[in-house]
Amino acid sequence: MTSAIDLRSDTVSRPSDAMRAAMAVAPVGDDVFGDDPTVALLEERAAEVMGKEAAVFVPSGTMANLVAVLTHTKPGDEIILGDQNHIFQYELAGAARFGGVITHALPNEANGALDPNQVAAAIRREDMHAPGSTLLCLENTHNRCGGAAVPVETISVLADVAHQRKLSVHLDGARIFNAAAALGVPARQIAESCDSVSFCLSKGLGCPIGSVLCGSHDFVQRARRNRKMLGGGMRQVGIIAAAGLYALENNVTRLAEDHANARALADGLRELGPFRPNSPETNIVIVDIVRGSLDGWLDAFAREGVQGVAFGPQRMRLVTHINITRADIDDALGRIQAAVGATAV
Ligand code: TLP
Repeated sequence: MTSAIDLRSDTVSRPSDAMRAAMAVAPVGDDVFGDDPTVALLEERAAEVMGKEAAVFVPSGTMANLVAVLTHTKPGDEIILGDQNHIFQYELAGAARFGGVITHALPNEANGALDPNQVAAAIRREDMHAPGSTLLCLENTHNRCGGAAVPVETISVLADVAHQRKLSVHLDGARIFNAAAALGVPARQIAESCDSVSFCLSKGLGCPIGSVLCGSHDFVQRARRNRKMLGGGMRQVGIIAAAGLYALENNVTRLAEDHANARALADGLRELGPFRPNSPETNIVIVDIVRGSLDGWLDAFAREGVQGVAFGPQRMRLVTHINITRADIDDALGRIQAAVGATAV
């Protein structure tokens, strides 16, 4: 069989030859001593792109979120977030285990937003009995809400509610450049009302490793200590940062192609009886299974060489990325049609 079309995540994307070439010649130094010029350049560039004073390079999006939580809160605090947020769903309760904070999860709306009234009602002032709410965590694009691009205005209304009550706001912008492309605004505008923002280099941007956490000088200085505590202080890591610099230069403007491919995939799936796909705003296609079982379809797709992941009891996720062309989408739809033909449901 020809090679599989891997739509499990944009994290499966591989570095291009040009990216590898940039990595090979990167000047490096010991970054824990602050000696790596390529990391310094990436952090400077990232801060500029996000409109923040400073930035710190971390190995993963999960560590970026955890460092943000640790830096914004103290043990015994409460953080407020959506029940579909990555921090709540997929980060193994790291905030509770390492930060000693309690999470109050509010229902996410289908478009990835939270209800500002519910956020206001959830905020607690520290007293003899109650923990104090000190951080609101938002996400954009919103992964579990089908890659929804949350509008700038929605983010700023929620941030205002938090700031009025003295909470800080962290934005998990793992896919913020996808949001920016979909909304037609610069990423910094999406992050403007947030105190900190993280973004991933290893998803749509096609890097092998890395995320960046951005905020004020003071925040980033304290974040560096938390990164070190978690074991995220890295040494000659300019070799990886060079991939990030390459990606910020070359791989941002092309994200609209991934979005168009996701729409084409969803349109094709909609024609096939067993599937009810979302109307993707970005690169994430969420497919509700209306006939047959999720596991059965995942297996049937895999037999035809199309890989997706489970995203709920009867829900599959397919993600487009830099290694998937429009021809791959047509090919995938052909293979899925073959899977439907071979499956009696
Ligand atoms: N998400 C992964 C899985 O963990 C679900 C994926 O395949 O989408 N924030 C958001 C919004 C994310 O989607 C992810 C990764 C992260 C943070 C964590 O990034 P990494 O994997 O670098 O720790």
